[in-house]
Amino acid sequence: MAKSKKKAFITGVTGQDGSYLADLLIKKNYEVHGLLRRSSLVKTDRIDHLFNDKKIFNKSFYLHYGDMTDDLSLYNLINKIKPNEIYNLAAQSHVKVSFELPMYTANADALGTLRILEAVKSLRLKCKIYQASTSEIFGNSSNKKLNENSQFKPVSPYGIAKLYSFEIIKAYRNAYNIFACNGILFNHESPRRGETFVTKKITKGIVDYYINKKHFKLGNLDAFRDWGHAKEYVEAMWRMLQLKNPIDLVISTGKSYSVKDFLKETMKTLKIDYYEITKNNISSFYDKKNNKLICQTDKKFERPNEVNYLLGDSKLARKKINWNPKINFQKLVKEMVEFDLINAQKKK
Ligand code: NAP
Ligand code: G4F
Repeated sequence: MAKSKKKAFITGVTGQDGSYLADLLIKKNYEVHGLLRRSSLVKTDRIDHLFNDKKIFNKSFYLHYGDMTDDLSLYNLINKIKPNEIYNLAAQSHVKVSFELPMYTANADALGTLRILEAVKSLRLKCKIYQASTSEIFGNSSNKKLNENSQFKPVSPYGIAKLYSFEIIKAYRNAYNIFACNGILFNHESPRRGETFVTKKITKGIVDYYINKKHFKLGNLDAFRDWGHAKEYVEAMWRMLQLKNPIDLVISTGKSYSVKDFLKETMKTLKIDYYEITKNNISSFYDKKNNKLICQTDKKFERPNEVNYLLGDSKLARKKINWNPKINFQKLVKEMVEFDLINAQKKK
């Protein structure tokens, strides 16, 4: 008798990570169910290749309306799908926006996780749960490498909502013997990254300067992040759910660069020679060839509380799930720039 396919339920399937994870799981012969929230405009760009493939859509890939803030929709869907694995990736994921939408962020990012756990618990499902935790839960706890034992000191409504999720996952795992684990992922980017996150803002902005000679604005250039590639990070999520016992793991590259480093690397990739001037606390980057402004800082893009430095230590992930990222900072920037350049040239 043919073995039935494993079923996965992905919340946040239209996002950067959800879309790469859906690609990966379909390749691994899963039946993939994605949560789609209602919107007045269709926002399925990242999964359109699956949606438009007649061999895949409604055969191994399904979409269902629901929302992380709606208990019933989550309960009913989990009951209907009866997934073997749940990947809870849906979230209001923008740190600066979380200062403007703190209640909504708590509802979707903290209580949303509880809603999933409660559904699995009350349905008595034998199902594994992956929770998209984040390096934001460390906040400004240390300028050293952060691992699973580091202190949590989140400084944003987003980080605090995610810390609730981290703890509630652990509590349900211990209290009810549910296989639930936290992937504490450091920043990860890709051509599919949302346009309001800094890496995409930079690659798109520099490409726009390169083609149309338009300048753009950024906030704090001095923060450091440990940036990896989303495609490699979703592989780690899957590997975590293939373990016999649940465990929380830090997923990171072990290298940290500043926002300014990212900006400089992007200009280098496009061979733009620049010079920098700082006056009245505003940094401006000009093109050496024609003295045109490329990019300037603007306080408007700063946040009320900043996480200054993030650097992860993924030794435990290497040991437990044999996960080792291969795409370095320079390769990541190059891939994002090349993608944005092709898109911009198509629009010209
Ligand atoms: P993303 O691109 O912003 O995607 C977020 C997803 O969540 C989208 O599919 C979005 O739907 C969905 N969503 C938001 N609110 C929802 C709601 N109320 N109900 C249902 N769906 C909702 O984020 P990402 O970069 O892929 O990140 C995936 C997860 O990992 C998030 O939980 C994020 O917080 C976490 N994380 C990300 C990083 C990173 O560096 N990327 C690092 C650590 C942790 P729409 O498409 O409709 O907006
Ligand atoms: O790209 P960002 O908005 O990412 P941030 O805040 O680190 O959060 C991302 O990574 C977290 C993991 O650590 C995830 F949990 C979260 O969901 C998200 O994916 O900002 C990165 C840095 C910050 O220090 C910010 O202040 O870039 C700085 N920055 C400077 N100018 C800017 C800008 N950030 C944004 N979004 N826009 C700017 O113009």
